[in-house]
Formats: sequence, C-alpha cells, structure tokens
Amino acid sequence: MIIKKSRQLYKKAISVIPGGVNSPVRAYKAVGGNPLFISHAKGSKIYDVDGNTYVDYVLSWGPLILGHSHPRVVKSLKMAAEKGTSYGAPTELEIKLAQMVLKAYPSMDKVRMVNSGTEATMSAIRVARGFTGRDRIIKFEGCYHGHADGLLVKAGSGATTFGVPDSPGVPRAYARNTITLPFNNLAAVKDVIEKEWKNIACVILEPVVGNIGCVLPRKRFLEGLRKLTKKYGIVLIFDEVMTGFRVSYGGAQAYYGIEPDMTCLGKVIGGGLPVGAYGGKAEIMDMVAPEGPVYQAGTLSGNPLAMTAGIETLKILSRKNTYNRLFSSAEALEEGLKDASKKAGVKTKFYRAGTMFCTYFTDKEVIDYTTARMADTEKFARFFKGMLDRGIYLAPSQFEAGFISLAHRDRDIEKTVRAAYEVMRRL
Ligand code: KE4
Repeated sequence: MIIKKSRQLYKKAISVIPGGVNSPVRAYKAVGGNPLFISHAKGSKIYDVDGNTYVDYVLSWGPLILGHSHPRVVKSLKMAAEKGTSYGAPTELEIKLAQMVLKAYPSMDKVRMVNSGTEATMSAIRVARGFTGRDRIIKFEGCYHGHADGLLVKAGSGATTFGVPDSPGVPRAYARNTITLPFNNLAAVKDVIEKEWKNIACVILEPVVGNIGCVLPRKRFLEGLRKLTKKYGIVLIFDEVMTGFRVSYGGAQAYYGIEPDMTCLGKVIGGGLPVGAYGGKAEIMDMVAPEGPVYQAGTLSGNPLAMTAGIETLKILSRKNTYNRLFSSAEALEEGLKDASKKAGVKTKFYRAGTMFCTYFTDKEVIDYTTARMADTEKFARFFKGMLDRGIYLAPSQFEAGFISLAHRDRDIEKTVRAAYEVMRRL
C-alpha cells in the first residue's frame, strides 16, 4: 500500500500541530507507523490522499452511523449554509432537535446543546454539584468522559482516598474530588457511597465502556448503581456520548432499562458536525442559567448547521427497520470475526453492544479496565496493520470501539471477515 503523500503531509503537520494531529488517538501511537491523511469519504468507504480505499469502522469515532456524506444530510447542510452558518440567537432548529432527543430519551425533561462530549459531561457534573450542593464525584477506571480537568483523574491509593491527576496540568486540588473505582464492581461503589454519600454529587459512567474497547455492564451493576444513587440522593449520569443511538435508538438506558437522572450525548446527534448535549429531569435542568444559577454557555451551541445535520440523521434513524438493518450487519460481522479467529487458531474475545464492538486479543473475559489491559496490544498492532493493508480501516488502538453504519453492505462485511482470517492466520 503506497502512502507517500500521507508521509509527506504528516511531516508537514508535525511542524505546525502538536503531534501532527488535532486529537491524540489519530497519531497511531498505540499501533506505530504513519497516520493516514484522508481526502474524502462516502458511505462505508474512506479514501486516503494516496488514493487507497478502505472499509471504515471508525466512522469518525462513532458519529457517522448513516455512513459518510449521506445525500440527505449533505443536501440539507448545503441549504442551511445558504441561510447563514451561525446567528448566536435561538432558532426553531434547536427546538426540533431537542424534541427529537427528548422523545428518544424519556428520562430527560430538558436538554442543553453544547459543542462536544467534553462540554456535555463537564457541564452535567457542574449542574449535579449545583443541584446537590456536594463536591465529590465517582467515575470508573477506563471510562473516558472527555478532557475536563476533574475527569483526567486516576484512582488514589485507597478507594475512598483522593484521586490523583492522570495528566500534568490537572491541579491536585481538582483531582481530590474525583473518586475512581473499578467498572462492574458494585461492592466497591456501595462501600464508598455508604461512607462518603454526604459529599458525593454524582456517579458518572459510560453504561457500555467504549473507551477501553467494548466492555459490557454486568446485569446487576447498572441496577445496583441506580438503587444506591437513588437512596443517597446522588445524581446518576449516563455518559451516552458514544452509546447514544448506537446501542439502540434510545441508547444503553433503553437497552438495559435503567433510567439515569442525567444523560450526556454527542457524536451521532451532530451527524458529523460538532455537537454535544446534556439533559435530565426538569428539577435538575432548571438549575442551568439563565433559568437557574449554574452557569454554562457556548458561542456556537445549537448552531444551525450542526442542528440540521443532527435532525436529518435522527429522522433517518427513527425510520422503521433502520435498527434491524444496523443490527443484522453488526451480527453478521460478529459471527464472521469470531469464526475467522477460531479458524485461524487465534484466541480473541469479541464484545458487541448494538452497533459498537471490539475484538480483544486475549483469552480472558474482559469485564473492566484491568482485564482489558491484559489484551496483547502488540498482536493487535500487527492485526491493525494487516487489516489496513487489505483495505480495512479499524481504530488504531486495542482500547477503542469499532462502529458499523447503515452504509455497510454484505460485501463490505465479507471482505472484512476474509481479511481478518488472512491476517489472523499470519499473526
Ligand atoms: P469529545 O469531547 O471528544 O466530543 O467527547 C468526549 C467523550 C465523552 N464521552 C465519551 C463516552 C466519549 O467516547 C468521548 C470521546 N470519544 C473519543 C473516542 N474514544 C473521541 C475520539 C478522540 O478523542 O479523538
């Protein structure tokens, strides 16, 4: 595979952008090699600047559930742009998208649009703190909620002791308010909440953890969290930035039948444009300025282009049979990849939640961050490269989820499964 132009562009990019990319995971650090520079994308395919074609399972890290440049989305964006790109004033489009989101997520009475998943979770946590008057938060190891200071925190020495910064630049004072616990470990949560509940504003989690691959919640874990947080007046926040409209149209909360107090969304609801959102019960959301005292703002929040792309995307997703089609493609891919690794004699564990999935190179069940990290990342890196050489574009890290779209056809899945078998047998 010739990637001459990508190499040239990467050299140029590095001289003007930190690491040559505008988001770290794009730099291929986890798999090595030169990141591909993309020229365009259409449907299930993505095309690099050297003219190579790939079946795309990254889909911009989740948003492009319809496939790239869907004609309906592109056409509506062109028309919207002709009318102006941003007004900094309310529009009917914002009401429309809010209504569609609230219909799909009945746990929310009101929703506020922002410009990224980071803004959504950062704001939701501030509102939960304002609503409860408490400062501490509980998050889970491996769950990524964007890069706000208080969320770049790892577990301190003991469970209830203070979190410690997970990145330079995060003040210890911020980290102290974040308690980080193992995902799927209800006993650990119970122990901390029973001791600390008076200081805990919220528990935030990815109900399916897409940021360590694809880790599914144990049956009783989500139910247990719901019971504990309700009992102690703690706000339960589902970060569905990734799982929203991916695990099902109503997200993981609909799929698992758990009603959180607040939900964060992003990715799919922007149809590929920058959007995040957070919402919840009216009594909580009425805390948000200008209705209430908790301040949060954004110049481009709810801008007409992003709203248009989101509305068109959800219109198509809400059509009958859409999810049957999405899920049957995802099931075919799952069966094929499991079969390929078995035939190739390579030990893998495959997990899927709706249209998001991950193949771990391990023979141990993956239930949390610790077990995920036991996967063979070196073998994954070789798998990633082999698949790229065969025209299959996977996330460049063992600890990222893969995604499928409405545009993925049987021939895409067959090509992917064939490539996986060829690569795995050579690992
Ligand atoms: P953004 O600020 O990147 O829009 O969203 C942050 C975020 C919040 N919550 C969840 C569950 C997320 O998955 C994300 C972002 N996801 C990553 C993928 N692992 C985005 C890719 C990237 O960082 O470039």
